[in-house]
Amino acid sequence: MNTTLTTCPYCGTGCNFYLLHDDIGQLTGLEPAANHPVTRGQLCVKGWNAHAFVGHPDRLQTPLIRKNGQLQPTDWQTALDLLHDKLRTIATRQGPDSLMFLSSAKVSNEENYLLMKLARAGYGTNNIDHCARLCHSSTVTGLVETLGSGAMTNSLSCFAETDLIFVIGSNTTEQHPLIGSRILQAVQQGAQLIVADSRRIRLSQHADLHLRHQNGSDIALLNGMMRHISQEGLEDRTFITQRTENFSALQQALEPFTPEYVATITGLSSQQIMDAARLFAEADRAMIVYAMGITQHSHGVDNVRAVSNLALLTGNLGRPGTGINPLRGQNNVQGACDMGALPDVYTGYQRVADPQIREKFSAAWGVPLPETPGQMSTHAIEAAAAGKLCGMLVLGENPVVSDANQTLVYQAFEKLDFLAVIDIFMTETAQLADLVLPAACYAERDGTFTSTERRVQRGRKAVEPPGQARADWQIIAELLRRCGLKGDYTDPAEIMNEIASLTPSYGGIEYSRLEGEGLQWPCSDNTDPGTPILHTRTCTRGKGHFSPVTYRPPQEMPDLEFPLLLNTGRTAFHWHTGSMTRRSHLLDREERQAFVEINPTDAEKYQLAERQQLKVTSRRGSVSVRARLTERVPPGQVFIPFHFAESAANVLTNNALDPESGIPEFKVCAVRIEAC
Ligand SMILES: Nc1nc2c(c(=O)[nH]1)N[C@H]1C(S)=C(S)[C@@H](COP(=O)(O)OP(=O)(O)OC[C@H]3O[C@@H](n4cnc5c(=O)[nH]c(N)nc54)[C@H](O)[C@@H]3O)O[C@H]1N2
Ligand SMILES: Nc1nc2c(c(=O)[nH]1)N[C@H]1C(S)=C(S)[C@@H](COP(=O)(O)OP(=O)(O)OC[C@H]3O[C@@H](n4cnc5c(=O)[nH]c(N)nc54)[C@H](O)[C@@H]3O)O[C@H]1N2
Ligand code: SF4
Ligand SMILES: [Mo]
Repeated sequence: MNTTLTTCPYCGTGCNFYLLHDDIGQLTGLEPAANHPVTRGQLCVKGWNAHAFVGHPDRLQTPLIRKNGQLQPTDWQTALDLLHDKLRTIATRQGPDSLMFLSSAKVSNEENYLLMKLARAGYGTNNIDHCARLCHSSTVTGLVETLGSGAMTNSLSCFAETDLIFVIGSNTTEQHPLIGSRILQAVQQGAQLIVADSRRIRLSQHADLHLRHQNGSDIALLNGMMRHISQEGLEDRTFITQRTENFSALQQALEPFTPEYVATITGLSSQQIMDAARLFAEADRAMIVYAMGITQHSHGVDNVRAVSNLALLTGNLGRPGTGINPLRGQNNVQGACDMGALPDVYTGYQRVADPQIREKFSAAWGVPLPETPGQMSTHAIEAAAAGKLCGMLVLGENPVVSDANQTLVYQAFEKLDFLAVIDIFMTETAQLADLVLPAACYAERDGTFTSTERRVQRGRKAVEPPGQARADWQIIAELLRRCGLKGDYTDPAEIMNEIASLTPSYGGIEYSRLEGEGLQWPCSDNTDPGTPILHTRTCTRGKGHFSPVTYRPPQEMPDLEFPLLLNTGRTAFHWHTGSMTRRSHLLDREERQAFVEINPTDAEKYQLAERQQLKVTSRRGSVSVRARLTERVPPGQVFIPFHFAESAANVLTNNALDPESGIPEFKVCAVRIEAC
């Protein structure tokens, strides 16, 4: 049996395991890495099953071109020539900005870098984005403003050194299971735990305080906590004076948020708000952990600002066991952002709008570069639906199932003149494409991935891709070559050297240094050991900036016609649009079809029974799902995971966007339920 050490392709925790493979090139299983600092000999259920989809018979094996309405096999040369020709023709005739490129948090840093180079240098547009738009775009915007960096400030090892963990809008044990275990271990060793989530998640059972506040009311809750902390004199005066700015503006903005007023918005008691404030402020070292419950709102950026204000007010930054810790979701979503698969920045968040930066990239790549920042993916969908976009290349994403308001997304894709998809399976999005290219998956190619704690790690090739499938970097390199740019990279290590030469925070990242535990950026040169904790002496931007915010409700709240609040998210067993986990038989066995969590009191009110097939309707559409009666959700709220394409939660969700980050309001819309 052969073994190959690699990084888990699922979540941003960044576990490592050994893929086991036989002499005829088939994966037979895997084993967790015992000495790895994150894995420590353990994996979650998805990790243990990460080999299962790799050899699935549904894997795409040949390029496909649409002829007479049908996708038909073709050869690589024809497919790549056609793809280049279509993109080039659209760029010439309709202008480069009538193209959109979607990159992927499932592909490597090197691949994200090459795709953003292709969009910018090859076809002349900054229209490149990826699923971070649907995920932590609010974090990137919010924390860059307050701290100067949008990444998780601390490291996973900090959970062993903290006094209190405040988990707000993260279902950590199911969505980042090995981080969830660390939180439970910390609690066992005496750390206190506050959970703010309307659902009764596993962590809430271990919490000292579980705040089941109204979805979308986090700003009121956080402002109320901060006001009470100030009233009680529990803020960190020294930290505020030495390390922050704009404190008086914060104080003014907090004034209206009395415990009584906050109670009316959140549905909590005034006492709970004061208890949470005191508990949090009295801890010497407190970590804030958050995820989609904070970011996926039409006020997502303001939510992030409020979280940041709380950490700054109490001096919980720049020390072990503290910090603002947005848990990044996909295995390489941190890396896809770091690599500039975003419309306004090149690698390492270097701004497209800055002429000096633009000149640096232009000189390195040997072509002039577009000046205006590009379009966000959510705006691109709106533009396409309005007939204002002509061509799109989607690499490793499935927006038909993952974007808000599916009807709009279908309209958008139908109106495009040309759609190409590069994936490992025939997804719902690929089914609409004019051209589909088969990619190698994580186990079939080399590359690096950057985890939530900014740890850059190796992914290693264990087996050959199926049929004619090729590594994404090889596919993109072919297009770069056709654009007259450098396309003859021998391997991903060479691409990483190019990235390091252009990116200060990755300056010291090179393959020979990644063999052991990887490196945490910023890592400026090849003597730099990397950075486990950010903002230790000063913040990346200098002073920590208080950005006061005020409460505004979600865009669509329940009313007489649609009386229930719909919350959407995930389960432990499935991954997003299900392309991989629904093809992993042990995971599929656990959760085979869509369900809606309903509180038993609501079930009684609407006369619904356990396992009954129900029709759930919002202003945008209807889906059929099975009832699951549970106290997990409070009365008045229902929860549907978005994994199941045949009853897609995103038929229902509202594409109301945060005006700054462009993230949709996935966590709140109004629905009604009836028996089918
Ligand atoms: N098994 C599995 N793991 C995953 C994924 C997966 O698909 N499956 N996806 C990965 C990705 S990309 C991501 S981004 C992460 C997401 O990880 P999480 O954000 O932890 O997951 P979600 O289920 O989207 O939502 C988390 C919680 O937010 C709560 N919530 C909803 N609205 C609000 C609100 O207004 N305020 C507060 N405070 N809480 C609210 C929900 O009740 C839910 O319990 O998971 C990653 N890990
Ligand atoms: N209602 C609702 N909707 C949501 C959310 C929510 O909480 N609620 N969360 C949002 C969030 S946080 C996220 S991150 C998005 C995720 O949205 P997506 O990124 O669209 O979802 P995935 O299913 O992860 O899509 C990844 C795709 O990459 C393919 N793939 C895997 N490996 C490779 C590879 O090596 N190469 C190539 N080329 N392709 C590969 C997979 O087959 C799959 O089709 O969904 C968002 N949508
Ligand atoms: S916690 Fe995340 S990275 Fe670790 S094994 Fe599970 S899915 Fe993979
Ligand atoms: Mo995500």
